[in-house]
Amino acid sequence: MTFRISDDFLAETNRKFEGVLAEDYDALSRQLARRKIDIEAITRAVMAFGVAIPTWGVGTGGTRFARFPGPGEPRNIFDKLDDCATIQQLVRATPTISPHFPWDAVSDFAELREAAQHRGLGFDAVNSNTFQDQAGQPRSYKFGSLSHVDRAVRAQAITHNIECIEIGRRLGSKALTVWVADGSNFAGQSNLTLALDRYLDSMREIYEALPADWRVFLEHKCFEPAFYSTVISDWGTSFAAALELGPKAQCLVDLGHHAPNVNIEQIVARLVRFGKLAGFHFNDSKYGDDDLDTGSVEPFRLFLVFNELVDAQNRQVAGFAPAYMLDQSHNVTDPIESLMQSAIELQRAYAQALIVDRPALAAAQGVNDALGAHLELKRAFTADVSPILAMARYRAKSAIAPIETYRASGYRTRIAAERPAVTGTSAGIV
Ligand code: RM4
Ligand code: RM4
Ligand code: MN
Ligand code: MN
Repeated sequence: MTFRISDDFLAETNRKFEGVLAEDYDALSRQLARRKIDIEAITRAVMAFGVAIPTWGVGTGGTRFARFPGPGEPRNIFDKLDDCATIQQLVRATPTISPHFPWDAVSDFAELREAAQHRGLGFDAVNSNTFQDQAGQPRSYKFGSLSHVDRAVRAQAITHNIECIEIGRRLGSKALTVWVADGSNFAGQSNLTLALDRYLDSMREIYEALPADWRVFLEHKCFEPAFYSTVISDWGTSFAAALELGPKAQCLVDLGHHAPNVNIEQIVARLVRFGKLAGFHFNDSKYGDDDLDTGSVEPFRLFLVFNELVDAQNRQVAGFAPAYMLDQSHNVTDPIESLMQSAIELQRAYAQALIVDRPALAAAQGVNDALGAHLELKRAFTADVSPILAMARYRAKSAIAPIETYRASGYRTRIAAERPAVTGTSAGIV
């Protein structure tokens, strides 16, 4: 019998925080009312916000040097579902999961779909994996996959992606995310033009296999594991590829996949403008694809991304429906805690973006009042919207204080007893 945090325990823990929450929410409501903002509208919007949990995020991650597993790690996709359900129970901001294949492969996908449904979870984009070789696989991806010089390797990678679409159909997903590790480590190793041509040819075949109501998300990344050149290195390449492929192809923005100091919020605005924003892999970064917790390094940048999203939402941009997904590697924290906090940080950035006084911002922009415009954003960014987030959870019968509740529940210790530790060490993200 799998341990679950009981609703009674949740309600009992909430009781400790109810009084303080009511006071803080009331104070914030009065503060916002002075600025003509209806706190209830913001709370409702926060309650409607959802981000997908990456199934690979509930296990402990690692670096290329080592992985230090934690207690009670999920052993398979069903354990992962249990952890994801616990996250959703405590934050009510993570109603879907984004699976990765073949990591999450099972023999019966109808059973998997049902198991997720039973835990109140749905499926967001499915991820293919042509950056590793699997046991028994006839061809190696050591020198690439969709852009490989050998047609047979490309064919194998194409087939895998089409299989992922088929799996996704059975799970109720509506999108495929394709991230390829293809690139080169030496100048001269690869023909930069022909490698992209081969990628596009392969992607065309995958695109053809998409059901009518599906999208394919192209994920770019500037470097790693290839260090000299990467085939889909930046949003420009991703955008050009999406344009060539057709309307179902869009560009996925992983916050850690850009060169340092790149203006990511501007990229988001550009992609929105051209109808090519697929969605996000949220995480945070100091140097590269660090996969640190969302909002833990550059919360202002995260807010600025949401500022663009709210702007697009307000303008009712046609077809604007970005997929929100997390993509993190938790090496030194309990993954459940990190994922809960990350979902909350996204809601925070969203709520802050919602309270920007947009008419005042536009007025300042219109008269070239640079500082005045900036201060409008800063006013929203520096507001502590925590009571809104806590109230949204409370009203959804979730935890006012998710981390405290989780720790007090003993969930990790209880499931660790149910899930014998995997022995041996390994490096890599999973
Ligand atoms: C580190 C560092 C050390 C080496 C390890 C394996 O990045 O360069 O010198 O011992 O790698
Ligand atoms: C990559 C990229 C992909 C993810 C893999 C595991 O760096 O972010 O989205 O599927 O990691
Ligand atoms: Mn990613
Ligand atoms: Mn990444």
